[in-house]
Amino acid sequence: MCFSKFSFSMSLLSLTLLLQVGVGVGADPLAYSCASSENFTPNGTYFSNLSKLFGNLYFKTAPTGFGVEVVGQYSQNQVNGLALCRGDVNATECRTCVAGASSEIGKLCPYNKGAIIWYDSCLLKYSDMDFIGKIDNKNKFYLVNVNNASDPTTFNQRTKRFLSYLSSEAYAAPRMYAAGELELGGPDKLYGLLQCTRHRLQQFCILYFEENENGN
Ligand SMILES: *[C@@H]1O[C@H](CO)[C@@H](O)[C@H](O)[C@H]1NC(C)=O
Ligand SMILES: *[C@@H]1O[C@H](CO)[C@@H](O)[C@H](O)[C@H]1NC(C)=O
Ligand SMILES: *[C@@H]1O[C@H](CO)[C@@H](O)[C@H](O)[C@H]1NC(C)=O
Ligand SMILES: CC(=O)N[C@H]1CO[C@H](CO)[C@@H](O)[C@@H]1O
Repeated sequence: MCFSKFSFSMSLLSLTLLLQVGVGVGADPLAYSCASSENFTPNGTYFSNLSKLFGNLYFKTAPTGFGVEVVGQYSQNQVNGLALCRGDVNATECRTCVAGASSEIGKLCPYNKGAIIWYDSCLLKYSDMDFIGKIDNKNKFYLVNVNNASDPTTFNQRTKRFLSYLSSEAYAAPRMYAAGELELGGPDKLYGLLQCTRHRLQQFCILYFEENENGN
């Protein structure tokens, strides 16, 4: 697979854009980040709070595709967490994805006080910091499509407009999810997908798009 991404901010929206050719579905995460410089003690309070948080998110997230959870008191081993499934993913698949994310992040970032993991169907984030409702400009990733657009200026303009359109669609949608496609002329199409977390005031959007060249 080859991928590309760029990110930009639009008024209140923080977008993470992911350009990809070919859709990857699988158990492997798209990306992850062990986000904290601090570790927690094995089997300590933070650990048990984190385990409880994962359990709560597992039950909370699937019915709506979005869950936030806080376990413990502020500055006393408090763990904050968020799980988000793509708007077109059903409850069963959402639950499976969140469960897999919880177990995988523990292996990938052992004892880390904060981490985030992205899958095709869901994302999971936890931290000792209170991040709920705040825009995260730090944790992002991109996958690059190595093919170049034949007319980059026009391509970028149209892409930006397309993404703005999708973000307004997502904002109005119950699950804050939008997907669409744009004819670029000839065989070329641009595919876009956007998922925001459900904080109405400050939104967090993950945007995927892919370009299909020559019907490929
Ligand atoms: C943590 O607890 C489990 C089960 O109670 C135990 O098997 C494991 O050895 C403990 N790990 C550490 C590092 O204390
Ligand atoms: C949920 O989605 C998965 C994957 O697309 C599918 O295999 C499964 O049949 C769906 N389940 C329900 C209850 O719709
Ligand atoms: C795309 O453009 C860049 C910069 O002009 C160039 O370095 C790269 O080789 C091009 N890639 C392809 C696949 O043509
Ligand atoms: C379930 C659990 O372990 N909760 C603990 C989380 O951390 C607080 C301290 O902030 C403890 O008092 C809880 O027992």
